[in-house]
Amino acid sequence: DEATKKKLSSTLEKTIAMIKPDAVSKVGHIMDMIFSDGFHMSKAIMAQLSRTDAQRFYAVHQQKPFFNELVDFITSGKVVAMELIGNDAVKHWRTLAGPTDSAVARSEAPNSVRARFGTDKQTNAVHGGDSPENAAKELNIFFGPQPQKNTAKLLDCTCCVIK
Ligand code: IDP
Repeated sequence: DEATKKKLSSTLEKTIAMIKPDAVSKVGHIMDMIFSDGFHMSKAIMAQLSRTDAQRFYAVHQQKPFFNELVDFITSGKVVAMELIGNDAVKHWRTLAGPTDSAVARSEAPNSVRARFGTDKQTNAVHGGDSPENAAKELNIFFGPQPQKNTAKLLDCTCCVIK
Protein backbone atom coordinates (compact mmCIF):
# COMPACT_ATOMS: atom_id res chain seq x y z
CA ASP A 1 0.00 0.00 0.00
CA GLU A 2 0.93 3.68 -0.15
CA ALA A 3 2.31 3.78 3.40
CA THR A 4 4.61 0.81 2.74
CA LYS A 5 5.76 2.33 -0.57
CA LYS A 6 6.56 5.60 1.15
CA LYS A 7 8.48 3.87 3.93
CA LEU A 8 10.48 1.81 1.43
CA SER A 9 11.40 4.79 -0.73
CA SER A 10 12.44 6.81 2.31
CA THR A 11 15.06 4.22 3.30
CA LEU A 12 16.31 3.66 -0.28
CA GLU A 13 19.97 4.54 -0.43
CA LYS A 14 22.87 4.18 -2.80
CA THR A 15 26.39 3.07 -2.09
CA ILE A 16 29.60 2.06 -3.77
CA ALA A 17 30.93 -1.47 -3.75
CA MET A 18 34.36 -1.99 -5.24
CA ILE A 19 36.05 -5.31 -5.95
CA LYS A 20 39.76 -4.86 -5.28
CA PRO A 21 42.49 -6.27 -7.57
CA ASP A 22 42.94 -9.44 -5.48
CA ALA A 23 39.32 -10.51 -6.02
CA VAL A 24 38.51 -9.35 -9.56
CA SER A 25 38.78 -12.97 -10.75
CA LYS A 26 35.90 -13.71 -8.32
CA VAL A 27 33.63 -11.02 -9.78
CA GLY A 28 30.92 -13.56 -10.68
CA HIS A 29 30.74 -15.05 -7.18
CA ILE A 30 30.74 -11.62 -5.57
CA MET A 31 28.00 -10.28 -7.85
CA ASP A 32 25.97 -13.40 -7.05
CA MET A 33 26.26 -12.65 -3.34
CA ILE A 34 25.24 -9.02 -3.97
CA PHE A 35 22.16 -9.96 -6.01
CA SER A 36 21.18 -12.78 -3.64
CA ASP A 37 21.16 -10.28 -0.81
CA GLY A 38 18.60 -8.14 -2.64
CA PHE A 39 20.63 -5.19 -3.96
CA HIS A 40 19.95 -3.50 -7.28
CA MET A 41 23.09 -2.82 -9.33
CA SER A 42 22.61 0.32 -11.37
CA LYS A 43 26.15 0.88 -12.67
CA ALA A 44 29.33 -1.14 -12.96
CA ILE A 45 32.70 -0.36 -14.42
CA MET A 46 36.04 -2.11 -14.68
CA ALA A 47 38.96 0.25 -14.31
CA GLN A 48 42.58 0.50 -13.38
CA LEU A 49 42.94 3.48 -11.07
CA SER A 50 45.74 5.97 -11.64
CA ARG A 51 47.80 6.83 -8.53
CA THR A 52 46.13 10.25 -8.45
CA ASP A 53 42.62 8.77 -8.46
CA ALA A 54 43.64 6.16 -5.87
CA GLN A 55 44.96 8.94 -3.62
CA ARG A 56 41.65 10.81 -4.07
CA PHE A 57 39.70 7.63 -3.40
CA TYR A 58 41.56 6.99 -0.12
CA ALA A 59 42.11 10.65 0.85
CA VAL A 60 40.71 10.04 4.36
CA HIS A 61 43.59 7.62 5.02
CA GLN A 62 46.34 10.02 3.88
CA GLN A 63 47.87 10.24 7.37
CA LYS A 64 47.80 6.48 8.04
CA PRO A 65 51.09 4.53 8.07
CA PHE A 66 49.68 2.09 5.48
CA PHE A 67 48.59 4.79 2.97
CA ASN A 68 51.35 4.29 0.35
CA GLU A 69 51.06 0.53 0.57
CA LEU A 70 47.29 0.81 0.14
CA VAL A 71 47.70 2.99 -2.97
CA ASP A 72 50.24 0.47 -4.38
CA PHE A 73 47.76 -2.36 -3.79
CA ILE A 74 44.69 -0.66 -5.22
CA THR A 75 46.57 0.43 -8.38
CA SER A 76 48.21 -2.98 -8.87
CA GLY A 77 45.49 -4.25 -11.20
CA LYS A 78 41.94 -3.73 -12.35
CA VAL A 79 39.07 -3.09 -9.97
CA VAL A 80 35.31 -3.37 -10.52
CA ALA A 81 33.27 -0.50 -9.08
CA MET A 82 29.51 -0.82 -8.69
CA GLU A 83 26.70 1.49 -7.70
CA LEU A 84 24.33 -0.47 -5.47
CA ILE A 85 20.84 0.58 -4.49
CA GLY A 86 18.76 -0.83 -1.69
CA ASN A 87 17.21 -0.19 1.67
CA ASP A 88 19.91 0.98 4.05
CA ALA A 89 22.44 0.10 1.33
CA VAL A 90 25.52 1.64 3.01
CA LYS A 91 25.20 -0.41 6.18
CA HIS A 92 23.82 -3.46 4.38
CA TRP A 93 26.80 -3.67 1.98
CA ARG A 94 29.35 -3.15 4.78
CA THR A 95 27.72 -6.03 6.66
CA LEU A 96 27.82 -8.31 3.61
CA ALA A 97 31.46 -7.27 2.99
CA GLY A 98 32.44 -8.16 6.56
CA PRO A 99 35.09 -6.88 8.98
CA THR A 100 38.18 -5.12 7.49
CA ASP A 101 40.56 -7.92 8.46
CA SER A 102 39.70 -11.03 6.43
CA ALA A 103 41.02 -13.28 9.23
CA VAL A 104 38.61 -11.65 11.68
CA ALA A 105 35.88 -11.95 9.03
CA ARG A 106 36.47 -15.71 8.82
CA SER A 107 35.87 -16.12 12.55
CA GLU A 108 33.15 -13.50 13.07
CA ALA A 109 31.28 -13.38 9.75
CA PRO A 110 32.06 -16.57 7.84
CA ASN A 111 29.48 -15.88 5.14
CA SER A 112 30.82 -12.41 4.33
CA VAL A 113 32.63 -11.56 1.10
CA ARG A 114 35.91 -10.84 2.92
CA ALA A 115 35.75 -14.16 4.79
CA ARG A 116 35.29 -16.03 1.52
CA PHE A 117 37.59 -14.09 -0.81
CA GLY A 118 39.91 -11.86 1.24
CA THR A 119 43.36 -12.70 2.60
CA ASP A 120 44.28 -10.32 5.43
CA LYS A 121 43.88 -6.77 6.76
CA GLN A 122 44.95 -5.08 3.53
CA THR A 123 44.18 -7.64 0.84
CA ASN A 124 40.51 -7.91 1.67
CA ALA A 125 38.63 -8.37 -1.62
CA VAL A 126 36.17 -5.47 -1.48
CA HIS A 127 35.56 -1.87 -0.44
CA GLY A 128 32.34 -0.32 0.81
CA GLY A 129 31.48 3.35 1.23
CA ASP A 130 31.10 4.22 4.93
CA SER A 131 28.43 6.93 4.56
CA PRO A 132 26.09 8.16 1.81
CA GLU A 133 28.30 11.29 1.46
CA ASN A 134 31.57 9.37 1.06
CA ALA A 135 29.89 6.84 -1.22
CA ALA A 136 28.76 9.70 -3.49
CA LYS A 137 32.32 11.11 -3.65
CA GLU A 138 33.78 7.70 -4.39
CA LEU A 139 31.14 6.93 -7.04
CA ASN A 140 32.03 10.23 -8.68
CA ILE A 141 35.63 9.05 -9.18
CA PHE A 142 34.36 6.21 -11.35
CA PHE A 143 31.11 7.54 -12.80
CA GLY A 144 31.65 11.31 -12.67
CA PRO A 145 31.82 13.61 -15.67
CA GLN A 146 35.57 13.32 -16.36
CA PRO A 147 36.46 10.85 -19.07
CA GLN A 148 38.05 7.74 -17.57
CA LYS A 149 41.28 6.23 -18.79
CA ASN A 150 41.81 2.46 -18.81
CA THR A 151 38.16 1.72 -18.16
CA ALA A 152 35.59 -0.54 -19.72
CA LYS A 153 31.97 0.05 -18.90
CA LEU A 154 30.16 -3.15 -17.95
CA LEU A 155 26.70 -1.87 -17.20
CA ASP A 156 24.93 1.45 -17.06
CA CYS A 157 21.27 0.96 -16.35
CA THR A 158 19.06 3.88 -15.43
CA CYS A 159 16.01 1.81 -14.48
CA CYS A 160 16.59 2.01 -10.75
CA VAL A 161 18.90 5.01 -10.31
CA ILE A 162 17.95 7.26 -7.42
CA LYS A 163 18.96 10.90 -7.54
P1 IDP B 1 37.20 -0.61 5.63
O1 IDP B 1 37.65 -0.87 4.19
O2 IDP B 1 36.70 -1.86 6.28
O3 IDP B 1 36.26 0.55 5.75
P2 IDP B 1 39.33 1.12 6.65
O4 IDP B 1 39.82 1.15 8.05
O5 IDP B 1 38.54 2.28 6.14
O6 IDP B 1 38.53 -0.25 6.46
O7 IDP B 1 40.62 0.93 5.73
C1 IDP B 1 40.57 1.07 4.32
C2 IDP B 1 41.40 -0.01 3.68
O8 IDP B 1 42.76 0.16 4.04
C3 IDP B 1 41.06 -1.44 4.14
O9 IDP B 1 39.96 -2.00 3.47
C4 IDP B 1 42.35 -2.17 3.86
O10 IDP B 1 42.49 -2.53 2.49
C5 IDP B 1 43.40 -1.12 4.20
N1 IDP B 1 43.87 -1.23 5.60
C6 IDP B 1 43.17 -0.96 6.73
N2 IDP B 1 43.91 -1.16 7.83
C7 IDP B 1 45.12 -1.58 7.39
C8 IDP B 1 46.35 -1.94 8.05
O11 IDP B 1 46.45 -1.91 9.28
N3 IDP B 1 47.38 -2.31 7.23
C9 IDP B 1 47.29 -2.34 5.87
N4 IDP B 1 46.17 -2.00 5.23
C10 IDP B 1 45.10 -1.62 5.97
